[in-house]
Amino acid sequence: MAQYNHTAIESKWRENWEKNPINVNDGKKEKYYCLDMFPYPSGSGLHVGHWRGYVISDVWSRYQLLKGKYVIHPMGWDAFGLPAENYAIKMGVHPAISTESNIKNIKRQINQIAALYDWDMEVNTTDPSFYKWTQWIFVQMFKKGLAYEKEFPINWCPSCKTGLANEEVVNGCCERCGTPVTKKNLRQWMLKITAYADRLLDDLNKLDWPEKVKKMQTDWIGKSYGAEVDFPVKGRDEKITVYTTRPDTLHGATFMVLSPEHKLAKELATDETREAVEKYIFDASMKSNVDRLQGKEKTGVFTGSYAINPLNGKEVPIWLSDYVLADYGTGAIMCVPAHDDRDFEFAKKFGLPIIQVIAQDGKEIENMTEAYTDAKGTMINSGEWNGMESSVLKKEAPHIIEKMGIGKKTVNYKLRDWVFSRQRYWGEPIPIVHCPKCGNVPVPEDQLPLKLPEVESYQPTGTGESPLAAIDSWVNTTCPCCGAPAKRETNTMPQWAGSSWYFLRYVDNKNDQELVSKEKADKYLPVDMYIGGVEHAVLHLLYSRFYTKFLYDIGVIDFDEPFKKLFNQGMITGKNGIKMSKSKGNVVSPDDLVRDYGCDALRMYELFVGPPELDAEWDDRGIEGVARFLNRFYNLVMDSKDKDIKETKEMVKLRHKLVYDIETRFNQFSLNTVVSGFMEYCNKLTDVAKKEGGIDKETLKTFVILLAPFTPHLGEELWRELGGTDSVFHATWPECDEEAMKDDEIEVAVQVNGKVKAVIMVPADIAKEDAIAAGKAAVEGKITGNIVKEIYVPKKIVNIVVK
Ligand code: ANZ
Ligand code: ZN
Repeated sequence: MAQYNHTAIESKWRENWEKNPINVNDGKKEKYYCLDMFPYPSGSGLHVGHWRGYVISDVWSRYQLLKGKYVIHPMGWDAFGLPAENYAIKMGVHPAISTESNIKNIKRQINQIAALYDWDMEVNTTDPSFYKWTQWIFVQMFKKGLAYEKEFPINWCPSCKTGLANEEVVNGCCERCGTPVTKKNLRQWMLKITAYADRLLDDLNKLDWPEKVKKMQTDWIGKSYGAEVDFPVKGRDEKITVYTTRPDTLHGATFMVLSPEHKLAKELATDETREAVEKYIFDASMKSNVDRLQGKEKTGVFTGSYAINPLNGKEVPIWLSDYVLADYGTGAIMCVPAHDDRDFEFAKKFGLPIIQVIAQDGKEIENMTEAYTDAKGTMINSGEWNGMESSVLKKEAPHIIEKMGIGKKTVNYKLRDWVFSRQRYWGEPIPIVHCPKCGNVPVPEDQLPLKLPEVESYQPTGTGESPLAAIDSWVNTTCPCCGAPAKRETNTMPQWAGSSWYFLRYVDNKNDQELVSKEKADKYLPVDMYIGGVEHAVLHLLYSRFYTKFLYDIGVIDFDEPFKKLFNQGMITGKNGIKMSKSKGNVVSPDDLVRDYGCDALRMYELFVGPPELDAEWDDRGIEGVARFLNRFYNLVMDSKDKDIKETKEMVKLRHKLVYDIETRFNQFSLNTVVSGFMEYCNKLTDVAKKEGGIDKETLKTFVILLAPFTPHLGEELWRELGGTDSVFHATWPECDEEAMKDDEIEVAVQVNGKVKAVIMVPADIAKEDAIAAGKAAVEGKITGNIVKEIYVPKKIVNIVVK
């Protein structure tokens, strides 16, 4: 028996591909851009979990290559950010140096995967020739009024000592370190992503993305339709405007709640309530967002003032509570406890009236124990609106309110502008100069990149100033506009700045005149398939859509969505589903597995562990099964290749079925069942080979082509053994002939009075009479009595009923 020596085979073909590249752009082929989410070059390197996404994208890329495309499959480094900076603080190594050595190491590890990466296209977000364009985009946004400065209370991580974007706050905690986030009043640079809210929402329809991710973005943008209604304050000139999505329930508004930050909160207090109100406002300001959001019990305080329900003139008490957010809608709400959970809970706690205005199953509920939040039905207790259907009224109420002059129709979004400045060192400097005369002036484009200066101390100051502020020689400059002494902006950009547009740069990474040339952008962009984890659904995947739309608007590119198709791979976990990490000590390194079983076996096993979109638990032992299969297949080919076996009908049928099954599963992205399919067919062919002395070349070659994207080295080796003179990746992807695949003989059971007496083989398309005749012949002699009925269930059963 031949011996499958993975080490020799793999190193041989790697060398060969190095000399004779297989993915060549001849300018005629159709392009296919298959992109990985580029990694952060951390110091700990790659484990088997990291391999999974890269293997998935490589298998997909090689499949496209075999379909005759020129595949753009680049790789690069998302290298600004806190870990490198924290390492610098701890070890005293400049982040640029540790980043460079990490990149070197990870690149070596990535090369173990044998992916098709085109390293000529490599990008690194911390390279000045790259971040020149990150800064250039910022300047263009500034010129269009989309980058602006604002002082307001932002999310602040006390541990990372920097401001955060809303998207970086998860359940009230810092996305990176898990510390509860507080508020800090700071001068910020903001990007007006809200100006793109509608397009970001509407264009989701164009995308072939997982529904789950589209829903997360939809919810994050959070567009809602409703009305703003003005409630006059009793005894004062002022009005309080509330935002409601349910103006149809206006008759049920029995009280009103303002956020403690509302501008009238203090003023509405009376002599009796002032002390309690001020204490409540102070306490709320000390609470972290987590406490406010997750606080189990509703808290609140009565202001002592009343507002007038503008529809029916009834007085409603005005309360303060921190369940009303300051920065959503108008920061004030009308409360309809009968139909809203939070309002119901609040009303119960503070003994406020509850008036049902929508009948449930045609009835008014006697003792409400919970809010009727489904809120569909006939209006009750609603004056002139009684008897209307709530679903109809919900749509009409905004117009009615507008006509009455008590409010207006509105649309609201949850999406907020993007807090874009960080008070840290290791990021792109924001290219703005503050001039006492001219105001904010962008650094002229011919002076970009504005390079990050060397500093002695990377330590975040915690004061809200970045470490750059301490370098006088850098801070002090002259105004590009009037030449007067001026100061540089010292904040840096967030981690997400470079990754919002890097995919555009790969195809023209050496261009120092343009971000990307029109010609190359038209030819190679956008991305056809994007592969990466789901954790960036409302961060990177939203930001890059925003950047792409902006660059489309200013004419840099001709498309307004970056990623046509998205695939989110599941995570590989350690035992019991625990995330692999150094600190948990459950990291499995690919090195030993590659040495013992080969790169091909590990690639295949990465896919075999489970459906690629789901998390999967790693078990080292599983790779042995895959290695055994590769061995078996290797032997099948090596035993048959010189025997000149003539194809039999059975071989031809198996060959077409194989093509059909593999291709179908491939297109459903069911890569684990593609692998099990290979195993099944290898077994079937091995059985046939035992009968026939071997397998014909055409069938073996077909199998090898299908297998090659998964196990490129073995694929190449066996292709050449079967007589291939050029690379297997230049072969033609096989096509399946559905006719040839059909079973021509089928099994039919013959029953007498419902009991199986025989099984016969008949042509698949046999006529009823012939099937019955064949069935009767098979059970001749087993029949006693008279035949009263003959039944043929096509392709399954002949039943003969006797008496
Ligand atoms: C009356 C009402 C009756 C409401 C009812 C809901 C149900 P979305 O869909 O998220 O936009 N709301 C408005 N501003 C708020 C704020 N700053 N903080 C907390 N809650 C606020 O939800 C809008 C609804 O959330 C609004 O409609 C308002 O309560 C509340 F049966 O008004 B509703
Ligand atoms: Zn100036």
